[in-house]
Amino acid sequence: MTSIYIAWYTIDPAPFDAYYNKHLYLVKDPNSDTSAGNTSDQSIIRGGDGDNADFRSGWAHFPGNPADLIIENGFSSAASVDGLDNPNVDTDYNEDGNDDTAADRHYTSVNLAPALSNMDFDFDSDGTVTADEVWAAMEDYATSLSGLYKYGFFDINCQATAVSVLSSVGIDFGINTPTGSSYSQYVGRNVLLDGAGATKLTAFYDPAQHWDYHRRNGQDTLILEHDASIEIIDQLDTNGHSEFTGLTTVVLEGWDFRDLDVVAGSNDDLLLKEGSATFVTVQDYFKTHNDTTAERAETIAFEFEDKIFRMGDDFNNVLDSSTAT
Ligand SMILES: [Ca+2]
Ligand SMILES: [Ca+2]
Ligand SMILES: [Ca+2]
Ligand SMILES: [Ca+2]
Repeated sequence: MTSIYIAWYTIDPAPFDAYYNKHLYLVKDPNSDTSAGNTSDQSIIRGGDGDNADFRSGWAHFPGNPADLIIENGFSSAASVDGLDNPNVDTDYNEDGNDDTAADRHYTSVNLAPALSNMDFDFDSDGTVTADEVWAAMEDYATSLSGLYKYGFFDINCQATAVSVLSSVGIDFGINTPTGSSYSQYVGRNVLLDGAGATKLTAFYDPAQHWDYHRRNGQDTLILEHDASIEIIDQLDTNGHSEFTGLTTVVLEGWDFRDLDVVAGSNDDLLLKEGSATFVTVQDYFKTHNDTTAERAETIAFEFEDKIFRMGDDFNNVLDSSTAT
């Protein structure tokens, strides 16, 4: 029976301090046997710096001049940089003189319950969602991240990749933090990466959490749990204008339409506030919106239980009028 694990190892030498030293990735094992000699059946999802793929040999691209964020979307254990069976790498990442084991990599079983109950992932329409189907959805999401991002040490990194892939199947990294580490040790714990095309991610509530959401394109859904807060960040072109085209629908779980105000903030930001507290910031919203025709394609909608509140222009966008109120 298939299990999915979240795993980490120490980046060596650790850059700066211990809060940035964990490489995070995801593993599927089809028979849940992760003992030595039984790992070649595994596959791996991970993100990494394109010019420093194993994360263990310095930080040539920080600060500035970043390489691409390279995605492995379900590579085999023999092919992945993180595979325990890759003949082309020395897998002794913890440098104890022996090939690393699953335990050395802190494999921790992910609680798949939220995904197993979501029929969106019942790809074979047999009425049940299996762990393999959840993994397939995770691989699809990882694939949709390929080629979209430059690696960023503090935000668009391996951790953000794993956190985003989990979020894409409705799983909260905050309650699936792997053994031997704590949530606050992951600098990328609060970063969501939008994939190409239509995507659906959840920003989970945590009292210490403020999310950054990097959006790219598509008719996207961003579920914001009650009292979670988020900053929506567009890729900017060389003129400082948004490259985003599409519609982001922010689904405000548990908020009443009357609770929140849509206001213009400083720096051309669009804000969604409850009293003095800001829950959604759309960076540079007004600046980009008023620029070229193409940029008027940028839109955002706020969806409450009984109301959709939409900002932006119709240009080049498709909105299902049956859902507009
Ligand atoms: Ca196995
Ligand atoms: Ca070792
Ligand atoms: Ca199924
Ligand atoms: Ca998208």
